[in-house]
Amino acid sequence: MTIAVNNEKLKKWVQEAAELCKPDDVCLCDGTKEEYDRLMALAVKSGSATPLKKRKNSFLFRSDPSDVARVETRTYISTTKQIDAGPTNNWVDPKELKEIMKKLYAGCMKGRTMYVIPFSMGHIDSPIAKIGIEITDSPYVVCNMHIMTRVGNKVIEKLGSNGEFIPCLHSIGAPLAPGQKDVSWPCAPIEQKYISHFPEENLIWSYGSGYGGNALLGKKCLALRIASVMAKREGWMAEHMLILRLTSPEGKQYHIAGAFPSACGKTNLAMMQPTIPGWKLETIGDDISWMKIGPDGRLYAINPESGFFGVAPGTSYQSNPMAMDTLHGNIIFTNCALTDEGDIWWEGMDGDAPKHAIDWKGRDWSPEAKEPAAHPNARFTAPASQCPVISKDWEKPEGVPIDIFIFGGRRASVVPLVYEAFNWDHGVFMGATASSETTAANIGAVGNLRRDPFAMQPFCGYNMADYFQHWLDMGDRLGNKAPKIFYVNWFRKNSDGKFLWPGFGENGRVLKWMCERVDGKVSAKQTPIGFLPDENDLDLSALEIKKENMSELLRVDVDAWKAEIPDIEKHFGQFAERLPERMKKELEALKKRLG
Ligand code: O2Y
Ligand code: MN
Repeated sequence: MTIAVNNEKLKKWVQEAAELCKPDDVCLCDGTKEEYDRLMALAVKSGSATPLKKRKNSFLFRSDPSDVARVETRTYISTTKQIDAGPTNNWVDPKELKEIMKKLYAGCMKGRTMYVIPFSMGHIDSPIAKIGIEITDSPYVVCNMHIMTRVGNKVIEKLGSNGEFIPCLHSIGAPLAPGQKDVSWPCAPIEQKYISHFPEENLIWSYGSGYGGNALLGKKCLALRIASVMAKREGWMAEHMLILRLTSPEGKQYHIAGAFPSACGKTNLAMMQPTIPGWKLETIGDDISWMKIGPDGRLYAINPESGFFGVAPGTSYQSNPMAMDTLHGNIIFTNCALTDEGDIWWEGMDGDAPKHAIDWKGRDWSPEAKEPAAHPNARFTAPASQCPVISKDWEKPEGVPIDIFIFGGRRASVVPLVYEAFNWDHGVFMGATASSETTAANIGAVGNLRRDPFAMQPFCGYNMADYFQHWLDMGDRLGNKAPKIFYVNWFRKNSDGKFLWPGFGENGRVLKWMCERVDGKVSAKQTPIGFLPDENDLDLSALEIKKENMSELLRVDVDAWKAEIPDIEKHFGQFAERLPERMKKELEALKKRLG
């Protein structure tokens, strides 16, 4: 095997992986369109991809029914001491885990090609960017990585002879015996799936799944779990946050980073078109933000990704027109339904359901069917550059200066539409206690309340209590240049179970209030949980919304908040003595304010 690289560490690692996994072939990916087209043609020929007649250069994949989402139960943070992974992560001792996984990796790529994907998270010229190398036996992963990251020779050049990279080893875990016919989505059974992180070595090993966050290792594994540890070590931030730019009618720009748990409409907010006249939104990123303090002392953010791996069901011209217009061509669809015309379809798309389709399991489907046509976690992989409202500055190497942080979650009750932190420590407390009702994007029961601090519960690569401390430390360093912190809940319902707030483009009204707070243009009402908009300060012009709905949306239900305290105490209790004193103080202060 020859590799056209002069980085000894990379050569050695690829050699070792090849010796362990025993692929039939090794291919160094160059990130070119020819490479993408060649791999897609192979996937079509083998029956694992269907070209879509109605969308240019777009393909549909159907996964194995057992391999449809990230699996948190099989995701590990493997540190020498368990306490460093903390109570919110699955932990196995690194030696033990490597023993188990080496046995699985032994010969796992027989009958397949091993692809070596050099990729950059962040624009290659960005001082915030990091280089990863993913080794995989999945052509589907290679094509997705082409869209989601910057792949190719430029990365190898940048790496040079002794540049640093994050090694990411991935196998679908399905070797082929000589003459054995392949299946369309090979993967290993759930008990053999491992999504493992070794943060002390900046190392990722993933085995057994070909799906999304389990397999596209630049995303959740590198850009969040490993990057969060590197960020703590090196004094920056790796966050599960969208990034957007809002421009006022006067032309003033505000940059907002927002953390929402999976399936809370983050992609929709990242591309939202405000209904209030004169306000303009541009997208910078929809999922992950890497932030460093710049020379002027402000916090600068980049989107380390170059694509969107968006959830398809529920995406429509009503919920996210800009995403729909992004999907005109060059898209990989996974687990969507296939129409008779040769297009994709999913539940919640505009218009009537097709009379007949092929569902995500490859079966005939009609609207009378008992099961949905598309899997609830069906996805589109789309180039960010195709988004009609992508900011011209989305790849700016130095990033954009953040003015506002938003935390949020999906809560039918208790949490008002919007409130503002009293100060940085209070904002960190708001992030640390954020909660949401679960949906189909994560395997597990739907509708349970889950504390999801900073929307990082599944993605923090170290002890969450130390992560809270890191936020406090960053605030200390940022001082009066720190972004203002807000909390939103678009999902509060009335007693009939109906949403009180219209959401979507109307959310621009809430963002406008935040910008006016940053500029000190509007006052706010001090309540026990934070500052809320004064009655007339939220711009509701030309919005038909009942007065009683607004009152309920902005009501601070003191008894309901008091009832939350035991759950917050239980949540904090799991961190024991690692919980920062400043978080304990915030909890005591909240209790006191609630009376
Ligand atoms: O199920 C998966 O593998 C995808 S999960 C995902 C994809 C894109 C953005 N965010 C998420 C998430 O779970 O937060
Ligand atoms: Mn996400």
